[in-house]
Amino acid sequence: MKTAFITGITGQDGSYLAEHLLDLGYKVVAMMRRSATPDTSRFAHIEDRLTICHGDLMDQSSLMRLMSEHKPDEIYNLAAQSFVHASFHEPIHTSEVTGLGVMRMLEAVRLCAPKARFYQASSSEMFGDVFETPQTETTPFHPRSPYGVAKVYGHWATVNYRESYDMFACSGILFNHESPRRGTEFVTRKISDHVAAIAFGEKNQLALGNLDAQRDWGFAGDYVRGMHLMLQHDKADDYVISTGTTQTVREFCKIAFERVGLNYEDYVVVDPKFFRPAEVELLLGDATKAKEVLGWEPEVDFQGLVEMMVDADLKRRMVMGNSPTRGSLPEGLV
Ligand code: NAP
Ligand code: F7E
Repeated sequence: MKTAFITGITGQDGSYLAEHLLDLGYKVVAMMRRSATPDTSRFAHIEDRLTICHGDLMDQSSLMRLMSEHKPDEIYNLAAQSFVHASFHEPIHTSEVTGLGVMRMLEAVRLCAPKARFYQASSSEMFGDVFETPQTETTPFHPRSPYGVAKVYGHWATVNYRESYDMFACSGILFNHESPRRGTEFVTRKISDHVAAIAFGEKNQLALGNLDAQRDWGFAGDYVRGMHLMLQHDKADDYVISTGTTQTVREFCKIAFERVGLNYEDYVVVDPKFFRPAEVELLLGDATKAKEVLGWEPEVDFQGLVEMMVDADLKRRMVMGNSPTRGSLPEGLV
């Protein structure tokens, strides 16, 4: 039985990846950091099948101890301060965790588990002010936030360890991926949660920032399959994972509100406090390499993703015994 080690198990991707690897028959060791208020809700349904351990990307010795103890076959480094907006307020912390944290992981692997295959969670935010559209593995980087800058550091650290020490280290350049388990600070889940709250009469308004930003949004469950496939190939390499379509925040709102029979224009207002000092206006990925070399394909399209997220937020309220007071429930939920 192969052992996989995941950092970032309390996050969105950690839970989907753990599910996928358990289904494939892996022993899954998952790292979380110490918290006064630990939140295990995203993986509670599989917790008894996981080996949970404690460590922190800020603490080199904890990473080395865990690599020596578990000697994993595959390591997925998903942990990060991942919220772009927050990275402008906490740039040093973001650099420490999202940037230097990758180097700490690479050193722990090099010194304590050098035969392991390593996956780094890189990001389309590295493209930032894009040089070309669509973006591929060879598009130059121009990050637009401390988060993007930190991810560029982590990406090149991963490439450098592959080239310097012959380590099997891959960088997955993943475009935005969402799900009902997405944090409510990210725009997609903020919208789906507000749509449900508005339908149930809990809220009357949704305040957003830049409605014209365009993103290539996919489903997290599809994207974690790509991570695993990268580590199964003969050769370590870098891959873009994306849907190849792009939509505005406004379009996301439109479909989300339509799902409950409402018009987004009646509820959405723009609040400049959600603008960023520098914005990434357009992302659109070309995942041809991952499709041809790894055989990866996404299964959920944009409309399906929006509806999945809105439905999940409606259901959360329905199980509490509440009923909607505005609009109408989608057919499948009535
Ligand atoms: P997420 O939900 O924000 O999860 C981040 C995880 O990192 C959480 O488990 C968090 O733990 C953990 N973490 C933060 N600081 C840590 C530290 N110092 N030590 C150990 N763990 C720490 O992010 P996600 O959406 O699942 O994304 C997974 C990874 O992919 C991230 O690296 C992200 O930057 C990257 N990425 C995401 C997307 C996307 O669209 N989702 C796209 C490209 C790349 P706590 O619960 O304790 O905070
Ligand atoms: O913003 C705009 C905002 O915060 C998307 C992370 O997973 O994907 C994510 O980063 C867009 C931006 O995600 C609001 O200005 C408008 O243009 O959902 P987001 P992100 O910044 O794209 C990448 C690939 C990652 O790697 C990151 O870890 O939506 N927007 N109004 C808003 N965004 C938020 N959060 N809130 C608003 O009210």
